[in-house]
Amino acid sequence: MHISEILSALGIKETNSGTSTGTQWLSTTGTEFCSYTPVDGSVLAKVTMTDAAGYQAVVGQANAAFAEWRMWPAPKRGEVVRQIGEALRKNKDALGRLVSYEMGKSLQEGWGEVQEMIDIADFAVGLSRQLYGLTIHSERPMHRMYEQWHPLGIVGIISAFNFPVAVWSWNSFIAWVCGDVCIWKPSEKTPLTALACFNIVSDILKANNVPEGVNCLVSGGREVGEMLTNDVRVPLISATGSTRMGKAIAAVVGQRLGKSLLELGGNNAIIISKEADLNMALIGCVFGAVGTAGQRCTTTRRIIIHESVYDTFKEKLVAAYQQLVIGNPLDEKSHVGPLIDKDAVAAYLHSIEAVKAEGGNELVAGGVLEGAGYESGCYVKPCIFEVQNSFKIVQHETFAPILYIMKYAKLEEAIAMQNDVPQGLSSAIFTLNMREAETFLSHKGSDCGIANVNIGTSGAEIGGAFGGEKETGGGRESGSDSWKAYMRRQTNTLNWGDSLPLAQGIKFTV
Ligand code: UN1
Repeated sequence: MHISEILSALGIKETNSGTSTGTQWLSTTGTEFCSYTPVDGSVLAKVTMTDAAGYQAVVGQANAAFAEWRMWPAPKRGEVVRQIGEALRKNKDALGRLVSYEMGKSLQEGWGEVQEMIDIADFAVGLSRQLYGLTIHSERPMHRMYEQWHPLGIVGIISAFNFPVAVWSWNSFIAWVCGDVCIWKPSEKTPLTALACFNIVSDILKANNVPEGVNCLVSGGREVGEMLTNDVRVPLISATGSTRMGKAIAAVVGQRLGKSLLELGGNNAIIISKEADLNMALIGCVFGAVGTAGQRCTTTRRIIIHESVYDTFKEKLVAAYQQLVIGNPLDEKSHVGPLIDKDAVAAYLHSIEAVKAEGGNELVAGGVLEGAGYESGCYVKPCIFEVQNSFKIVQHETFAPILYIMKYAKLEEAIAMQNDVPQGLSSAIFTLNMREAETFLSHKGSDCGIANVNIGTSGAEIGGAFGGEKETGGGRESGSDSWKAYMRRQTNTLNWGDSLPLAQGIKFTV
């Protein structure tokens, strides 16, 4: 399928409005910006940024929609999400290809990302018949106490280029069944995949008479994000991106006592025990390190290897890296596609310089690929360095396929190294020893939001709560009870007796 066919199948024109209230595209006076594909550096299409007037129109419509949408029974809202899941199934091929083309991840991963959307749709449909609150026994006779969950209102979703569509679905599908309305600001590096999602969903919104404004889109860079984060009418901002961006958002949203749900950087490690199945571990490490060209927040950035298997595993890793095919992500033979843009390439090169300057030992050399097929200048070689965990550059998340390896003698030491970084997203151990596995998962084990045994650090399923601690921001999205972040809890006490006893035994008569 040629890219022009994919674009037209998904309703993308040469120039597009970037502002929508669900079924209607608003024309704004905002400046146009281009979507460049890192596959070959060409311009895919243009998008008009959301200007201040367009933003106000969107928020006004979202507010009006909320007044109606919150009164729909949750299972009815779930039914809309069910139909959206069906539409995504039909469009999985085209949308997956566009993700791959606009963002640069391999086609398998592009399809995988759309599958995550389908999975979260299924999850949200089931959830729409749950959203449970507790009942609590009152200390007073003939009183009933319980809690219920109400929708928050407008949820602002700020997403990153690396998961250009799935992160929107984790947030919006759950928020919708909860009764919220959403305004999405996708990354300005991947605007077209967002437009495609809106085109896929709009017929379903129309057919179900969903109020206009439940699903809103604003497009552009930082200025547009700031309109959302500063807006007191947006009670929750769910943001995915760098720790630097997250700290800025948390400060602005915190200042107005809004809620933020943050999904920020990771610096994920895998511990390879002397009792690991090394062949299994190898696949976990290599996929974790080079998948999405090292641009997942869950990417494996560090491997901490027991001294007794260090040389063996190092050789296996180096040999596996020699087999990697770097090239057009739409070619199914490619393991690794391009980085998102030239800025990402510059950051990659800078980190390689930095690790060398700190004394890192280069095991597999990095570099930018040139020549036929690599014209965009965004294709880089996955590389490996032997380092100390304390190196400044190792403490830092570089969104690129640079893998750091290090040695340990005792498990406690390995766990301490794994935890000794500012970030706390994902972590893993490969071991067949039950005591080691349980130690890693215990209170004195990994300090991350995700801790796996005999599985790599990336590729989490949507059914669990996704997110991490420390500089990762503390938010939890997608499965488990993450839905609670999108609702407000209300405690209700109801007196069905014929007197008014006060709590804590207080006597008061008039
Ligand atoms: C991200 O990189 O922002 O666990 C999300 C994973 C994917 C999600 C990654 N399910 O790798």
